[in-house]
Amino acid sequence: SSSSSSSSSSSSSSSSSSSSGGGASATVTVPAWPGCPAYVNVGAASTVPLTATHVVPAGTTYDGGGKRFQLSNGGQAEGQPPVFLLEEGASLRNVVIGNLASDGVHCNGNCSVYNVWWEDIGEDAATAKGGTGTTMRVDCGGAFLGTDKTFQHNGQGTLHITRFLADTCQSKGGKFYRSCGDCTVNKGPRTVIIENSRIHNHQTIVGVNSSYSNGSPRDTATLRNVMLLRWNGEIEVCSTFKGVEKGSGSSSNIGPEWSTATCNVSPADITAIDKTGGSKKTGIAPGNGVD
Ligand code: ADA
Ligand code: CA
Ligand code: CA
Repeated sequence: SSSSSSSSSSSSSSSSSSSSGGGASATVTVPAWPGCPAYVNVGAASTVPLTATHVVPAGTTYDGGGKRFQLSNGGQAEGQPPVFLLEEGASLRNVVIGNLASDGVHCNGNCSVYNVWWEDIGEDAATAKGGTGTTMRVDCGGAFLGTDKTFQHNGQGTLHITRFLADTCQSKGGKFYRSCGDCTVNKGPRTVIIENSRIHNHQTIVGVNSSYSNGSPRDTATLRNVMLLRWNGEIEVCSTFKGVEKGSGSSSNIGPEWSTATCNVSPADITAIDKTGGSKKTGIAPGNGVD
């Protein structure tokens, strides 16, 4: 998302370099989740400059062999092409996406994303676009240097994230997950499940629509064993919104919820570590986690 590469001051570092092969900017600040493959910062010889979106056809698996893939841009402009487009039933494995990350990974139905590392998120890292009843699975890997959102959910169905790492490496990051606030024909139900993951320096972990202006079914977020590093003590774990149709204004924020029909998460599901020891700790019970 950004051209600069700042490294986190507080996490252990499995790899961090300001510049490497293919012009990519690799800043991976936390080691892979236990049991997951490690991130490897490959050099120019293993960097693949794509000239168009790499489409993974329906029902097939593409294994990138740990290479770094570059497409274009990587800034905050909407409407960029994805680096990888997964058709119905496709799987993407063992891929590094460099700083020319455009709109990341798009999933058009059921799909699987395993051991994919975003070194520097583009507009966003991945978008779930499948319809009702589909599941996009993301297991292992990580995403770094996001400016706004990491995962974007524009279809319906489920986005299930396990053993994932994320760090914006900024004091005030954006949202780790957002159910679309204002898509064309914006409707639920959307389900997000995040388990066994470490999400650092995000202001909001999940933003979900607890209602839609068109009356469609609300979203559900479930979080279990999620570890946070939070800036200045302030964070919203599950933040609720009203979803609207494209062109009908912006999605209004309703506020954080715990243990509701929309937000299936309690403070016991979250381990929060304060980075700066700030005084505001809205939403997370004092003493929960390492303060
Ligand atoms: C923004 C925009 C949405 C959608 C989304 C995306 O949130 O408001 O309509 O385009 O980006 O898919 O990146
Ligand atoms: Ca966007
Ligand atoms: Ca996007």
